[in-house]
Amino acid sequence: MESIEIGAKDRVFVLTGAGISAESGLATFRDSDGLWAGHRVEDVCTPQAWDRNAELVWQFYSARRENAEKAEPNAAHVALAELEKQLGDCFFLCTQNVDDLHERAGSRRMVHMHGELFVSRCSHECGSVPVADRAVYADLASVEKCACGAVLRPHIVWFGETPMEMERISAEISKATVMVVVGTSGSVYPAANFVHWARQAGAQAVYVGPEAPLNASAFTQVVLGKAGMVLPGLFKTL
Ligand code: BV8
Repeated sequence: MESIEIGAKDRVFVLTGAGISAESGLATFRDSDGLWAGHRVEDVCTPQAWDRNAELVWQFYSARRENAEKAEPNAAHVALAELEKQLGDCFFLCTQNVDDLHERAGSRRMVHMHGELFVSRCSHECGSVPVADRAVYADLASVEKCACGAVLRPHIVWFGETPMEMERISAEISKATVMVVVGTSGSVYPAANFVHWARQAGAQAVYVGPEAPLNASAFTQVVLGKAGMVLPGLFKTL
């Protein structure tokens, strides 16, 4: 069984993608029956899609809220929360996922670079604070409104929008000695570049997933296997 030794001087940066939630029953984007099934990305995951058909966008994210509500964190989420307990501020988690399974497993030192499914915000960017929102909306008329009167939108980073917390993310990568990337195809940027940033900072980089990602050549180690099987035994803290 392959393992990663974590010493007292190590700082670990973890990046996760849809694959870590696959064993919790949440569809990934690229699998044949993936999330985009029935929906072209351009129709549900861009600002233009929102302008063209906000109701369809809300139906897409409402269906994902229903699925995520029913899902439970799996052994991979738990293993990362355990590692954070052991490493404290020498651990940092960045997820591309919008579900809340990392939080529900106990992760705290983390950011959602592509937003959060159970948060909504003003669609007119009036400056109001994003709000917790677990509602499932059947139609646009039933969607909550901002205090300014504008309809709320999902607090999600769509294609063409700027990922969240990028300053904090790049600062954490520059300090990392070990980057662990779990369950992501390496098809979306800038997340797919993080491994290059880590290598340039002198870190080792490990990928965990059942198939090699598009950016596999950038990794010092590729551990093939499902996250829920591999992560629980992967880290050896010295
Ligand atoms: C930006 C939220 C500027 C929505 C998402 C050309 C070159 C470079 C860049 C671009 C380009 N053209 C356009 C761009 C920019 C664009 C982009 O990258 N496009 C792609 C299509 C080329 N990116 C953007 O627009 C981003 N913004 O660039 O702004 C900027 C840049 C830097 C700094 C400031 C500003 C914003 C992109 C965000 C889009 N929103 N998500 C939602 O969730 O609905 S993206 C979404 O898809 C995910 O969040 C994730 O990021 C991405 C890919 O999904 P994955 O997580 O990788 O999942 P996938 O299905 O692909 O793969 C699953 C993997 O799991 C597989 O590898 C599989 O083997 C594995 N797996 C399966 N089972 C398991 C498993 N692994 C472990 N265990 C298992 N059991």
